[in-house]
Amino acid sequence: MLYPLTTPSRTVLDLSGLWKFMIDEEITPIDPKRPLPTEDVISVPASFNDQTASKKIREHNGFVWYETNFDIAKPLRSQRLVLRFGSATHEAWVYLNGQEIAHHKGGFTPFEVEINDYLKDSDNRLTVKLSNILDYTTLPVGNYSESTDQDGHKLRHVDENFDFFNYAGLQRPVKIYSTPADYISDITVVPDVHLAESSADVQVKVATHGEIDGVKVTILDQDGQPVVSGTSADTTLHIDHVHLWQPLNAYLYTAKVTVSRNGEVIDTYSEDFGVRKIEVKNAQFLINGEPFYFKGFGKHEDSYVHGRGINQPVNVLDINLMKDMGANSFRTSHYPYSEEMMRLCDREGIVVIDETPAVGLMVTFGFDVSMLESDDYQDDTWTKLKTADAHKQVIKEIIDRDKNHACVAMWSIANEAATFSKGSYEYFKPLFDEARQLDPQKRPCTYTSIMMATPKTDNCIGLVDVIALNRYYGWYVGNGDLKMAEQATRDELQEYSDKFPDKPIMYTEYGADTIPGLHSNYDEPFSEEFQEDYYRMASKVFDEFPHFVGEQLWNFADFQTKFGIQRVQGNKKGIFTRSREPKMVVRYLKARWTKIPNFG
Ligand code: GCB
Repeated sequence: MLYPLTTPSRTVLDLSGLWKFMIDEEITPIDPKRPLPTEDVISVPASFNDQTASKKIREHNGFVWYETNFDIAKPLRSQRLVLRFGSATHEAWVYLNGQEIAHHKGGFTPFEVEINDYLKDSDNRLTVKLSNILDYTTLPVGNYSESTDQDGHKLRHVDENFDFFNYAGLQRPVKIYSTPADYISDITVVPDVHLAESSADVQVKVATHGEIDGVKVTILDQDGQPVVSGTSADTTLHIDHVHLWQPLNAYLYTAKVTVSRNGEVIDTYSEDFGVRKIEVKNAQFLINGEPFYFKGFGKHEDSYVHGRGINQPVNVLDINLMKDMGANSFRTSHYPYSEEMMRLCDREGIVVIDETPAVGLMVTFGFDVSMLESDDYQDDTWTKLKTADAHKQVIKEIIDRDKNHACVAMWSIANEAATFSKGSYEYFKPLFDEARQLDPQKRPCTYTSIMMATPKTDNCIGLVDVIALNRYYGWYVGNGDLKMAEQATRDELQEYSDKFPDKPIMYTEYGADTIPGLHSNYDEPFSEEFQEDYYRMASKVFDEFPHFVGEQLWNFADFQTKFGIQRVQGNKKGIFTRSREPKMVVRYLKARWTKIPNFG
């Protein structure tokens, strides 16, 4: 799926701005054939939740309605016009001038629909009904229930089966773009790097729609100068003296595609891409043939007022803070991030582990690992959850969207699923097969493993290319006891290395809640001293293991969650506060990471 761009044959209109907004109390039915019965407004794109003074709106579970009116300039009306949602969280029904034109389920991937047949000459009314309901069929997974109030009205409840606030709404840009009637529908770029010759063969596949009899692909360098070109819809182009896309030293080429009929150019699109090689070999994660060391974060799309809505200034700041600390990577925990963030990472050379929204795939929780160690331990997860279809769909959508991004180095198929429970292998095997088959660049795949999934209990670890561990020794297990934590960290890493000598191992989460400004003479948990000691302890152990390929801590910044006795206005494991002020530990991590090379 192509990102909407203005090109010589295409125009993009942005529908950002104030839209009418209301929650649906399901008392009086709302008729999308009529204007939305409200004068209240909300800003799009952003989560709706934190734009209100009303607790009822903020915490609403069920359906909400959005509406805007727009015109299309006459000269554009002859073009094919496509309405495109960067995302709509979590399920959307789209109406144009009262007619339903699209439906999409899954809150973190784009979808689009042609609108020419539904447009009026002026004052088009675009209405969107959204659901933020999460249950055992959706990703993420929610615990869903219903009740009735004193007046007999239905109340819906979603209890997140995960540790972040269920922000929802039109959180990413809504755009209309034009193409000619016959057009380029997709471009797939697969670079094959020949490191010894400093050259690359880049396969560019162009999918088109309509009557097209000519395709031209020109590769431009970063200065816009043509390097090589070809004239078929599936062409492999050779680049000598190739500039590699390197972590923190990005170089982007552009595949400029034109399609024609009878010699006349009809449609043009330019797809940026990087040339780089990713391999997992001999327990190492190789980028361009060199062993890469991940330094960075698990993150969230989370900021004040915007909620999970796109916030480009914050994205730019986050990347700058990462680079300043010597970090080189992050994981899109726990859902695909905006396309704008992915494009930014391409340019900045940030290495991304691209995660699906498969979080909360677990119905029991606890750290009593001994009970899980029998060969056939089974809880109810894989009989109760019905997420396989949604999971397959989102793997297809995320790969379709992100396949050409240089920054994407690995797919994370899930976060902390019950991979210790019988039935997990049968659930995950087809999903890993699917991802490997669909990805044209054949990137490595992983999932991040929960503490109860140990070398003894994890049924699925054979499926991953990189062992990615989320571990909280010294926090959730043995809170405050860093001596024990050090030994437990070491023992487990030793066990994994012995059992899987060919697989690289990394940490994709480790951290400690820390209240900024809280200090302790006794290095108590929640103090800034404890957070620093915790990271020093973990770093010491990591450095003992040659096959350890990276540290991505939890979390880049404090973030909003549902209420809970362990959450004081959210999760405080950030090394930055929610407003991106540094906690004390940032200095230590900066000193450490600026000394650790990206390769070696
Ligand atoms: C985890 C989850 C993450 C939580 C984190 C925590 O294991 O993957 O979503 O926020 O622990 O802080 O509890």
